Amino acid sequence: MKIVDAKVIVTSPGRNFVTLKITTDDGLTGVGDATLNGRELAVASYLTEHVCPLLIGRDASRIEDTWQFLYRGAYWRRGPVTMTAIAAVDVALWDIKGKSAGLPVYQLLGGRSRDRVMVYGHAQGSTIEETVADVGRFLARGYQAVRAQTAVPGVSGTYGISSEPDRYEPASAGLPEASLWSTQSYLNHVPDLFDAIRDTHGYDFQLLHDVHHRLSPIEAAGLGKAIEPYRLFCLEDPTPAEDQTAFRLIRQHTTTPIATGEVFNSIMDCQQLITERLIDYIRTTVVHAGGITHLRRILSLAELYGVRSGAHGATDLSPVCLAAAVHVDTAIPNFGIQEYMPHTDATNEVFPHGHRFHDGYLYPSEEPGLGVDIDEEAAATYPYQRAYLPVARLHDGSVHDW
Ligand code: CS2
Ligand code: MG
Repeated sequence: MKIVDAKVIVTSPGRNFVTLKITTDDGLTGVGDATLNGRELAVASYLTEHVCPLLIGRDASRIEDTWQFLYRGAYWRRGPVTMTAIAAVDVALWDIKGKSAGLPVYQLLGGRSRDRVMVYGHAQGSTIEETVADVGRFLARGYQAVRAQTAVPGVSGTYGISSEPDRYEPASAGLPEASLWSTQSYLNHVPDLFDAIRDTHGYDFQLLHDVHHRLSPIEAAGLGKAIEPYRLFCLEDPTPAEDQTAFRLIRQHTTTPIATGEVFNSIMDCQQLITERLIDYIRTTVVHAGGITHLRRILSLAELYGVRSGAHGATDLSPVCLAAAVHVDTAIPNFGIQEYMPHTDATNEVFPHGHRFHDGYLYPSEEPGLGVDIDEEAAATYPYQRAYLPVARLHDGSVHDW
């Protein structure tokens, strides 16, 4: 089963997606998500110029060897661009292996550890009252877990708040938008949100919140401590994630569970966080952490230390990534939760898929392989549009952390 073609497809059905499609000499195809939000063409070019030529003629069944070849065989290791490209190859090969075996990918990973995958939805609002009402909408639809974000007074364009229900678009076309950030306003405001949510909706569901890496370790420790009574499922990305020792300080002060890692691309980025038990949920994903092959290694290490998965699943992770994520979530023993922001109709048209959402849970496709494809004709009708995530600045004009 030799690889005869590897092509990169860039499409923008409302937002940019990069997809790798691999074809074998016996006519099987596999797809892998290669989308790196705001840096899409860097991965497309890494694949086209440097990786695809290496794939032609290789045995498509040698997934592990191909991973080792692309990672260890290259002098320059790690980094989001490289690891996203390797992930795309890896996931496409798992798709092909599933198709050649006639099995859905979760069966290749050991079969079901669970019947369904718990997800969290995104409640949001421009005021606390609006967000509380939005949480109610999610609960009424059967969600077991809801992430709640609210606009911070005096912080124009708070990230993650949009007028669209159920989702927000993380990037916008053109050059990066400037958004304002005030840690003081945020810390003064956000505990009132959890208080109002628990007061209105009680404690019989999982509540989550994302800080988007905006706090210092001691600020995060204080927030975690202050919101302990509201019993969050997890507080996500309290500090810039690459500073692993910062989490020691947070841990010393609070029992609020901590999730981080959506920006990580290697097991080296989270080795200390896991082995020192500094976090509770690891948010690494198939697309940004080296594919199914590498993500499984991270999750196996995490299992040993009682850390569970909590995979990133915003709309910039394509339905190809989500399909792969649901297979992994279904198979691993240490699943925690899966983020789920539904894609737009245009995106779903470009990526027909068999995974399904129902009553707060995702179910994997039962088709051989990943159970997702790319409709190349539809994809061609949505040309790439340069887009960026916003950049946060403080009141004095200086750039702040993401
Ligand atoms: C967020 C995302 O979903 C999340 O948890 O942090 O909006 C994230 O900022 C984007 O996916 C980045 O591309
Ligand atoms: Mg996040």
